[in-house]
Amino acid sequence: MDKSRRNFLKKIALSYIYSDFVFKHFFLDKKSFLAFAEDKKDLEVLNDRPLNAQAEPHKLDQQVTPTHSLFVRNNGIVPSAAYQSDLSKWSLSVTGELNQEKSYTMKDLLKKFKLYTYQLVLECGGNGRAGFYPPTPGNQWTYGAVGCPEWSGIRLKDLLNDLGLKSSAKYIAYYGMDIHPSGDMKKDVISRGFPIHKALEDTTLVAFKLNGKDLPPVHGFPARLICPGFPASASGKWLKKIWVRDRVHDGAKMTGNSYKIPKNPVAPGSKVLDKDLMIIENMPVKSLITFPRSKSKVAVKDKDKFICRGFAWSGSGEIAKVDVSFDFGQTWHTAKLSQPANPFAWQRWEITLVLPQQGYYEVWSCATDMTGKSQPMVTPGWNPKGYVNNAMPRIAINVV
Ligand SMILES: Nc1nc2c(c(=O)[nH]1)N[C@H]1C(S)=C(S)[C@@H](COP(=O)(O)O)O[C@H]1N2
Ligand SMILES: [Mo]
Repeated sequence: MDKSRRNFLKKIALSYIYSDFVFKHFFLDKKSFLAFAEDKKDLEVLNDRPLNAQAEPHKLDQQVTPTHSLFVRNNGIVPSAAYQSDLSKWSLSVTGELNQEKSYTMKDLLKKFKLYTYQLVLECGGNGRAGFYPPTPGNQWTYGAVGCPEWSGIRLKDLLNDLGLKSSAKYIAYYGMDIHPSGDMKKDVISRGFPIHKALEDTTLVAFKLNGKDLPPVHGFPARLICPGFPASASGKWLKKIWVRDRVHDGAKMTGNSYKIPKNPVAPGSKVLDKDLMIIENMPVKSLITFPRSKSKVAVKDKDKFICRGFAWSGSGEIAKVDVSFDFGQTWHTAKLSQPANPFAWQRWEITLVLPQQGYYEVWSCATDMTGKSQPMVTPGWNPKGYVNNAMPRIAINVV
């Protein structure tokens, strides 16, 4: 049994021992907890209150990320399953800078609007946080707080156009049904948003399905926003309300230093005042090595046909190229790159390398996007909360 699985099972066992505690603070009902345990056994749990779990890179080797390998990032408690058996209790209200405000039932939404399915990257703004020095607080994500599953839903722009956007519409705000870790039902867990131009993109969705099935409880059943290219904190789960605002939203975790980076670069470890921070929008260009698994052994006879692959994506458009090095960046080799299935889908890269001799190698991958930006060799841009680390990923390989 590998370490992550053992770790996961340990957490599950502990959860049973403290079950009352867990069901009150982690999931509200036993059913969703058990459903989760069954589905997510592949993930490495970083925190279980609230629940945060990531996949190891080699578990992300499929073009369409399977649900059981998709990371989970909860700021609060998964809302009660009460409405899960009875969707008539759920509605989505859409208010604010619109010609008309309205509350939609699931039936209304499905009847009125066309359903689209896209492969869309979802990546936590804090993915890669473990690479910062001095360390920054929060979940110490390494590579796995990202995935590119298939999401199905309606276009947010169709919904907004149905109600008519006023010229004063500047920003979208979401409200979810999850519960604040303190248990205070009046507090919002997280209420963020994005500018109206992002809301009007074809791939910004109110999603109901993940990989062809109803959203699982942990991923936001019955509806969530998917705002690809932005930090995943913009993709509000357990959606109950959308508020179109005439200014930048100021909800929970939208103000202060959450999901923000310094306007001007700062030295590692600096204190930065809130007024000197800005909201993260497009996520940086990035890649992942999904095959082989780090620390794999390669037989000497296979050293001339060493296959390596992964994915590349960027919040600022398509990937232009991916280069791979096995000698600490002294020489680079350009990988084969596939077209994206649609905007904001990650792109497969693959390369066959000739490794010169027996011994130890570190393989790095470096993606460049259409804007000409590529990945730095070292962790860039230290920031107080450890966001947007897009340093090149690396794996270790032994030719034996
Ligand atoms: N309502 C709500 N939406 C939320 C969150 C949350 O805690 N509550 N977490 C956000 C963050 S920080 C991330 S990274 C993504 C994670 O989505 P996932 O758990 O489906 O991977 O959801 C976002 N949407
Ligand atoms: Mo996140």
